[in-house]
Amino acid sequence: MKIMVLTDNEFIYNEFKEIIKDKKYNDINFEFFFSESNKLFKTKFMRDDFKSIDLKCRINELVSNYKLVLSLHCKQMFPSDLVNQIRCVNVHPGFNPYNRGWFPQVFSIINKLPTGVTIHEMDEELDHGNIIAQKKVDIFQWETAYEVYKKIQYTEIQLLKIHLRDIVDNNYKAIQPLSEGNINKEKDFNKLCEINLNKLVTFKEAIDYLRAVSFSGYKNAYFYDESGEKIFVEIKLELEKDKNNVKQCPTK
Ligand code: 0FX
Repeated sequence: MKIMVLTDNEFIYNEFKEIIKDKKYNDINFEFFFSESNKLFKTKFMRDDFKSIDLKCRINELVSNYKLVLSLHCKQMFPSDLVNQIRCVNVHPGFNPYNRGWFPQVFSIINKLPTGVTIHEMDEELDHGNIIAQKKVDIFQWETAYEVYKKIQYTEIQLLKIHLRDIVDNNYKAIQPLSEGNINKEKDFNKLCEINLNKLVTFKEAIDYLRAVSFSGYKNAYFYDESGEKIFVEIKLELEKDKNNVKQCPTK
């Protein structure tokens, strides 16, 4: 059986390759692609067994070639013509139907809706189809979006390890989400990053906001000072670990 795997995420690509080394996948031919728009992957990975693809230009070919398309963090929207003709399954870094769309954990830190991982059948709407498997991920007060995302990625791999063979065999009962939930787009994240210095909030709200937009390696939240300089902001949180291990200050 031939299965198409579409991913723009290096960690998930590498972990997925490990999962399918198991002999229970010997009968499956997984073929790997990344998005045409993914310039980094083009320079880093472009080769015969990992190629770029623009889905909307290849629908007929994909429909006749594959029984299943797996989306493991993909930068392109799946065209309706594709999801309506072939089984497409998405591994989404959020707990559907809450905070569907852009960077779910960022919004969950602020609005307190659940976050986690959802594996679902794809339909025409974003992060919307029937749910095959899902798992919540806890968010602790000392975590930024970065730490939560790392846990989400780990959970994605755990869920794939458990459910991949059944997904391949179409051996599951997918369940309709309880509601439409809510959705955040890229523009909502961009808006979130603009700090309004005059907004009145509690310290808790301010800390929650800052940890939501703090992600190692990215400059997200910013404001402008009086001279028009743009200033980026992030927060560092540190959990006091083992209190018994803390060195005591010498007493005089
Ligand atoms: O793999 P992924 O989580 O994103 C991919 C696709 O690029 C994305 O379009 C799709 N919606 C998603 C399901 O799969 O990697 P990422 O690097 O785009 O984002 C990972 C995290 O990085 C995100 O949760 C928050 C953080 N981030 C990312 C960007 C681009 C930021 O904090 N700021 C940013 O500007």
